[in-house]
Amino acid sequence: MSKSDILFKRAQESIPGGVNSPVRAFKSVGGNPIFMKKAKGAYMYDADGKQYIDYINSWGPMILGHAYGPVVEAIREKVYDSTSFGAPTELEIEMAELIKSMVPNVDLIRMVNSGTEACMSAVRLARGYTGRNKIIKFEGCYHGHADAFLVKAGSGVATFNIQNVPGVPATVSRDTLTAPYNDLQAVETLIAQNPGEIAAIIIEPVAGNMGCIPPAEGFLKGLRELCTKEGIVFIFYEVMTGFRLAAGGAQERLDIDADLVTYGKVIGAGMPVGAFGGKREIMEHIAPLGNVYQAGTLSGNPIAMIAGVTLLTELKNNPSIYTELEEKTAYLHTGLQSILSQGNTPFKINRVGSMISVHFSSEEVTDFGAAGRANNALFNQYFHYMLDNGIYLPPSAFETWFICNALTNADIDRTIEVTGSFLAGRN
Ligand code: KE4
Repeated sequence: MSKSDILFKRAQESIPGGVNSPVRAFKSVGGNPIFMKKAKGAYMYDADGKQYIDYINSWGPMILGHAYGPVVEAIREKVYDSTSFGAPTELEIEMAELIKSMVPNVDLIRMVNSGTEACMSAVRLARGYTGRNKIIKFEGCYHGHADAFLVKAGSGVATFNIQNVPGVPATVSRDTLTAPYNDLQAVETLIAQNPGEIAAIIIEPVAGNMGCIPPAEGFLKGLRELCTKEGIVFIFYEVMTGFRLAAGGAQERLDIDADLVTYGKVIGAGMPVGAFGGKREIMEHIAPLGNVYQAGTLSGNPIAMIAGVTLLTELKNNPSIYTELEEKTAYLHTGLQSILSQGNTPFKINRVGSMISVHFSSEEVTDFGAAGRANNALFNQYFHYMLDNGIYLPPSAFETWFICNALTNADIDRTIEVTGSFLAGRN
């Protein structure tokens, strides 16, 4: 029995499903989760000391690799000044000013402790600002586990195929309207059916929770125009895309202006951090300026802030990182495309920047339905074959792969080679 198996058995005695976040449990891919002990750069090491090339990177935060030197040193130094004050600090101003210097359309920004908190706060703000209750989300997009978002959600909700999450009252879910991703007409219909009632349209500008699904040409621009015309708050959920697709995130890369934007993952460098921000006229409704209440004991925590400020500063001062990430992911894309084309298994590869996913599908994967129709049983076999060979992919076909800048071409060559041997074993 591996140490991970022993630890998993023990974990289940005290933690629901043995994990603190469902998607880690390998429930959809089968088998027992691997318990990690440490990680450095592009590699994780499990409880038995086995090395894995990491394509999860903590679901996004480790964009420069694990235990990134400057982040480690910054935390080590800061921790002696206490781990929390519950009072404002200069470091929080530095974080807010740094984010404002990197992204467009953010006049004010509030720190929170997770992407979920950022997304739920942004929706409450949009509702408070407009006086409207309904929101439009897209099938397969995941915005954290707040009640309003657990309607046709992606990530773990899709992985476990939970159609209706128990505990989410119908009185809440009825205000969450859904449309297929990339279907502008469906959004126009929802708006026409709910005139003057929609507070916000919320979207992952590049979807990453049903695999990676790029926005179709004109889709985001169309949503922007609809929001402007109807007085609807347009919210970009950049928890995954923020500071990954570009220093300015999807707003910069795709040249679309959001009214509010949420962040997470990268901005904490692995520490628990989320944030929501946007136009002053909207953000001024947040307490203590306005009456839309939102709070957090550990929001702006100094250790989380120093980690995030250090990582974001590295990204801001070294724009070549984004070129390198792009080149590495393109190299992986080209290699996978070539090796998969040599087999007779239908597949599609979706990619935007350093977000990439492989779908064993003969149809283009442009929305949640297509992602669900793919041969995901085959993906599960692929996942385990790669894992057995020391390559850790996200344990679900409904997740994007994350590339870190510590990944080398040798790691990528290995990934491509093992993919080839997986296919060879099938043909
Ligand atoms: P957290 O509350 O997990 O920090 O963030 C929620 C969230 C919000 N918005 C987007 C676009 C997200 O991708 C996420 C979280 N992503 C998943 C991975 N697809 C987190 C992994 C997990 O749930 O363990």
